[in-house]
Amino acid sequence: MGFVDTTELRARFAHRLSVLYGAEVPAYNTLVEVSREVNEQVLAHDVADAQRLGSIGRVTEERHGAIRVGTARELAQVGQIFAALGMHPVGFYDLRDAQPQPVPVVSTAFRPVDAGELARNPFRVFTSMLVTADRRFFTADLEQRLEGFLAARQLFPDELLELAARAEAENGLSEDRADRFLELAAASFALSTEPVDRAWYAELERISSVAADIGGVATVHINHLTPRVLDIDDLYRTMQARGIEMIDRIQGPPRWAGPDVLLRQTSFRALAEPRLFREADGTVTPGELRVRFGEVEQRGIALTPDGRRRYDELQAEVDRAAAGTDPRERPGIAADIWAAGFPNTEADLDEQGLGYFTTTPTGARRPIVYEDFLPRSAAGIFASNLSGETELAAAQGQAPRDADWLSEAIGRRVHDPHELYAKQAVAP
Ligand code: OOG
Ligand code: NI
Repeated sequence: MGFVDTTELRARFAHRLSVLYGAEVPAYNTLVEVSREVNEQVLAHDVADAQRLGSIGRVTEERHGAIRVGTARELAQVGQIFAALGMHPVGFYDLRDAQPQPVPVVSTAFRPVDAGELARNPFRVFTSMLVTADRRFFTADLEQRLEGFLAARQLFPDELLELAARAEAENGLSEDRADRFLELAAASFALSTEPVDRAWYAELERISSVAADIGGVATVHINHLTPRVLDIDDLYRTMQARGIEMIDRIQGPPRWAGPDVLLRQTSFRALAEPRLFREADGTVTPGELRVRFGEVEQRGIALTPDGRRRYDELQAEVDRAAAGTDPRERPGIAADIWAAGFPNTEADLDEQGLGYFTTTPTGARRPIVYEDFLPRSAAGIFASNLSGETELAAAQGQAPRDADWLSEAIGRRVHDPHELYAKQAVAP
């Protein structure tokens, strides 16, 4: 009987989710197809340069998913399932006072944390948790009803959680247990065919469509699955040419002449998916919901805290300069501001201590790829796919949350991304 180790479990899980999501959201398959074409072109142009931030094997398989849960208990269970796959919570994101739209969640990303595992398969899942205690969104009465609803549901069967605990303890599973584990895990993230209670969903949707997507239904589902592309501008044009409506811009650093840093992302709009609804009189009627979308990303070099500060300053400067101008001017404005304010070469980025680099055995400097997310881009991705506006009530009872709080909730330490990059930078 064969043994499936943690790394292989993760690769198989990512693959299964990809098959599942492609069956549920066929436009995702188009995105993957176009990503592959774009990557082949970039590769044909310059094989070595194209692979400076990851081998083409890694990049072709690379995906991130996004899920949203309701409670600390659910988040801890998610943590157990991902631990079985060698994925650990990294980073704390608070999207509750995000611009352009607040979202009533705090988030982390589950991902591998060491360089070898990232190279083998970097699968990661951006995981958000509802903050029902935040009075800016939920009244005490609604919090109570929401908590009641969430407490009554079970997202993951016990058998799955037991297999996950075994996989974590034994660094893998026997072939037949692995199959069962993967089947149960993937099924837990499929879109449910259970009717949605129309009135309850609508009540939550008036506050935030993310709140409704999480607390208005009895199951969790994958919200999007994102492939990695080597030229996101090319991909954006190609998708539009294929008639797929993209959001109005690429989030993150602009296209410019200097090094690629951090993360650039864009998405196509949430598609209407058929769902069943239970009406107040008990009848079930067909309807649709728009919550799931397609996203793609290009990854660049990880920035040190100083580099990150520079990034935030430049983005704020671009916002100021672009305010009131035609949106089509923004890319040009951004490229100029970056050319003046950011190191124009990798060597300068390294020398000025703004990016993470490591030294290869031959003494060359090699950039370290950014493995995480950007709160502002995440907020933009959420917002571009939200229906309705979320208005904050008076700023009282904000329910403070931070990485320590989240570690407690998950029952696992949330890693600091900078510590991980710094470690990678000194490792031989
Ligand atoms: C997560 C949005 C954030 C990203 O790539 O920044 C995200 C969500 O929509 O649940 O996935
Ligand atoms: Ni995403």
